[in-house]
Amino acid sequence: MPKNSPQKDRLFTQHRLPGDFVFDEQVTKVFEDMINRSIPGYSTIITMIGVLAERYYQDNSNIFDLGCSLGGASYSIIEHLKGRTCAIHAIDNSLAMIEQLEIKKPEFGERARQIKCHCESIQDSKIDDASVVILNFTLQFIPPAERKALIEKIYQGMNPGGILIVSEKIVFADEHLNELLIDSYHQFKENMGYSKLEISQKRTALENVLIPETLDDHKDRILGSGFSSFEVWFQCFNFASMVAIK
Ligand code: GEK
Repeated sequence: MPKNSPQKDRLFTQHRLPGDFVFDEQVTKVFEDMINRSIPGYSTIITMIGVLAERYYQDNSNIFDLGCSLGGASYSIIEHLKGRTCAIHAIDNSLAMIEQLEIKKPEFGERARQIKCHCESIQDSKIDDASVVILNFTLQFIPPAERKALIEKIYQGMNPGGILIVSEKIVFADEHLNELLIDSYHQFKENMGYSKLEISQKRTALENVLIPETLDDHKDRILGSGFSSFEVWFQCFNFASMVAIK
């Protein structure tokens, strides 16, 4: 197999010692397979990020893909902007992810030069003159107490009429429905070929790292940061994608 081909995610197949999940080189190698088999609707969300960006992008402004991993959202945006010039700032604090994204850029030809990669925490990034900002399954990894400051910073750096897209794993206030939707999600993962052991070990590894909130928590924070409108545009089980307009 060529060095850079995506590999199948077998990270949690064997019994392993407890330890928090990190976005290291091992995860980067299997990331595409992992995310497609782990997030219901991931490919729909990626496509729709491109469609929404096409509609809301303001010429000569900036686009930010925060927690970009291998740049799935950035490539979808480039594809949908169909040759309009733009600067997409793809930011991730995992060096392994950013290195792999740089390696893959030539596969996408000239247009990929519009993606500027930055290895840094999105909590330190400067956001300015932005008409499209993407947080696709990234906010959930920021400590909850620090999320408001990040959303406020994004709001400050956006142009009026710009769009923020936030996709997240979510929890539900109703205990019974929460259990139903999580069980349904685990069934989805089994259908995608993960064993019960893989599912439970991954869940344990993510416990202290990925902290989900309710849709109301997201709505309150986003509207409380100044955005003029908010809506959930996609949901499948305990995964949702939201849009907000400045
Ligand atoms: C996609 N958006 O394919 N600063 C920068 N990056 C961070 C931070 C931080 N503070 N914390 C976590 N990350 C992508 C998928 S994955 C989602 C996003 C998942 C990065 C982390 O290194 C990882 O690459 C990404 O956020 C989360 O559309 O794996 O569930």
